[in-house]
Amino acid sequence: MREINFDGIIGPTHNYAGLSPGNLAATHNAGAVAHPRAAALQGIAKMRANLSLGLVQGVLLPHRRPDQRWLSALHTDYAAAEPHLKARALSASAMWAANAATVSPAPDCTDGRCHLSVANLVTMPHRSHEWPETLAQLRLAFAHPAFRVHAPVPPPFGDEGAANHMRLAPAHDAGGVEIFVYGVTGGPYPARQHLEASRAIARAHALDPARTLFIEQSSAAIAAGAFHNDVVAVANERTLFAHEQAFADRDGFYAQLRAIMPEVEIVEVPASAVSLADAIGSYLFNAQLVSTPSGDQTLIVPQEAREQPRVWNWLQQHVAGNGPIRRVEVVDVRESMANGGGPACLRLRVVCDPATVDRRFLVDDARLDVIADVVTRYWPETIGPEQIGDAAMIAQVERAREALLRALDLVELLDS
Ligand code: SUG
Repeated sequence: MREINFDGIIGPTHNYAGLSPGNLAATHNAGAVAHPRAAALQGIAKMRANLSLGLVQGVLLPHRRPDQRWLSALHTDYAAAEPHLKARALSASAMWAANAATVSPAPDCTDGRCHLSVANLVTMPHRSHEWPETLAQLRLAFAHPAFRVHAPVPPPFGDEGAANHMRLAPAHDAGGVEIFVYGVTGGPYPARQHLEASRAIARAHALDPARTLFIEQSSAAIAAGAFHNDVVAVANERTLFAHEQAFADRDGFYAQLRAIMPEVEIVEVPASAVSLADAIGSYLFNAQLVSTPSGDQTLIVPQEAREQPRVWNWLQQHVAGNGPIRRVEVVDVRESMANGGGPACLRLRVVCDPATVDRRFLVDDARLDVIADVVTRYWPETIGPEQIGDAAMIAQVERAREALLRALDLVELLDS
């Protein structure tokens, strides 16, 4: 069994429409000119960096955009739709694969299968229509009987997938503790993960209630722009890396966790060293915390974390000391970051035997070359706000996705 990171390939319609209130980067960059080709190549470079660390890498594919099916359910089409619907039909937000699904590896599930529940993403209109295509991809990639893929929890209970779910375990292939982090409405921004949705997923995944925790995210974190828990905390094997103000009842949470898993290592960054604002501005915690084949843990952070002196200092000191994070790798995912999506947002982790995954969803350097070639030839160089309604751009992005699915031999997804 290995941990596989499935990254969302950044789609040809990547643009900055400011569609996510509470996501400060996205609202701040509304109306800026986006660079879809450069964005996708940055994502590919990140995957290559993961491969060179000895990790297993997978991909999820860009969705059909604009989403004509969604528009037709709204009794319109792309040409006739109002500008706000056009933008919401065009978003490339499926790139943030951490929001695709919640995954419980087989050792945690009482039926011995790996469960995946596709996220309904109902809170943000531009993300609420992602799930049917995500479900189609997951059903294809994880068709082997080792997996069970579930349809989304019904609305109005909001579910944003693995971005609000952490797993701690002595090792990837051993039974662990699953932690569902939910928000409570009432602050300036919507709470996107609802407790009822998390409870439903825990039941669907046949988790052991004695090893499953439901933890409230702090309202201060949501108000400061942590629209998902993975902006203020990340877990890997026995390490929890979190900001001091990530959780509503930090002491109570840590006590519960230590009672179930005494060997847990909690690496907490105090607000006195890194404020919530600095943590969210730099995406320090939206990092991939991974175990490399040597057994050491590496933290893969965005460039923005190196550019924030207090954050970088904290990291340097931790690595120089005796802490569980032994190395820091820096990746450039600026185009995604400007929409509030860091290295951890771009990937969905699945612990399983790679041989049970449909091979077309796994990549090595040669397959990444194929993807990079299609991106270079077909992805628009820029998309500015005035192009959102541009018919030539729409024709180009539709051709681009088709070329990619053909190159990867995934034509079944063309009409999904
Ligand atoms: O849902 N941004 C995404 C970013 C998701 C980040 N994912 C995790 N934290 N796991 C969101 O807010 C912006 C798109 C726009 O405004 O056009 C956007 O959807």
